[in-house]
Amino acid sequence: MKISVVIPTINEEQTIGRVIDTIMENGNVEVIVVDTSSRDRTREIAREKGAIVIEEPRRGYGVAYKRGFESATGDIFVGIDGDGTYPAEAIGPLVELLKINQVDFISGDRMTLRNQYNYTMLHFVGNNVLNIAIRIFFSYRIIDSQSGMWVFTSDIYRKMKNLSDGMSFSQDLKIEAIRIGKLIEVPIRYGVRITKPKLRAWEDGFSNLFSIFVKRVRNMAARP
Ligand SMILES: Nc1nc2c(ncn2[C@@H]2O[C@H](COP(=O)(O)OP(=O)(O)OP(=O)(O)O)[C@@H](O)[C@H]2O)c(=O)[nH]1
Ligand SMILES: [Mg+2]
Repeated sequence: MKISVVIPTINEEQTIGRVIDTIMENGNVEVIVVDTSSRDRTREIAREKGAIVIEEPRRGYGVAYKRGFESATGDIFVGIDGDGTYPAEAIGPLVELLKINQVDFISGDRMTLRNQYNYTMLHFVGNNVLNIAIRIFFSYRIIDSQSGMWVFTSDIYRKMKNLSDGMSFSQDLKIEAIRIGKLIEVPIRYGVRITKPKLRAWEDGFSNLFSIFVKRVRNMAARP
């Protein structure tokens, strides 16, 4: 089985090299870095490390992921940040778990192993507000709706609809996985970001909350 890992990046030169090196330790893997106008050496380092680099000038976390998965050729798709906060070494074991459990989608859960350093109170409260909104609107008890590390089949991805172009791409992906297949959450460790975040906690938090309503309405409208 071939694995395709997509990494969206903006100015991640400090961490991207190690993330790719760790991923490359898996056998049959392609790494696709979708970069939006980095002004540092992110693209160069990614190419040196053997990744395919796609330059996507349009801003947006969802835009980048959609571009990446469009050109991915693997049977298993993986998404992970370029900032080194997610455990790239867990990709292999998570792919194994996906097969062993015969599920369509595994989302890394950062909540179970969180601590005061890697998870601020604001993020914790914000994440839970969004988790509760998903519980209300989609009747599903999710532990970490905002996790940015996933392992899933290319088949389920191709069946997904209405994925957002922004930061809410991440929750949309999980909502779609729950709608059309079987999703499980597996605890992963989460590291501290050593560089500047692209996420604006308050702005993206509220926009993600609004996006849950929008998704609910769009999904209702899409039903026959
Ligand atoms: N290509 C592209 N990449 C993006 C965009 N926005 C964020 N990224 C990348 O997507 C990944 C996730 O963004 P982060 O800033 O780490 O967001 P986050 O993980 O939710 O927040 P932190 O906890 O602060 O790390 C990182 O690798 C970013 O470089 C974008 O508009 N385009
Ligand atoms: Mg991050």
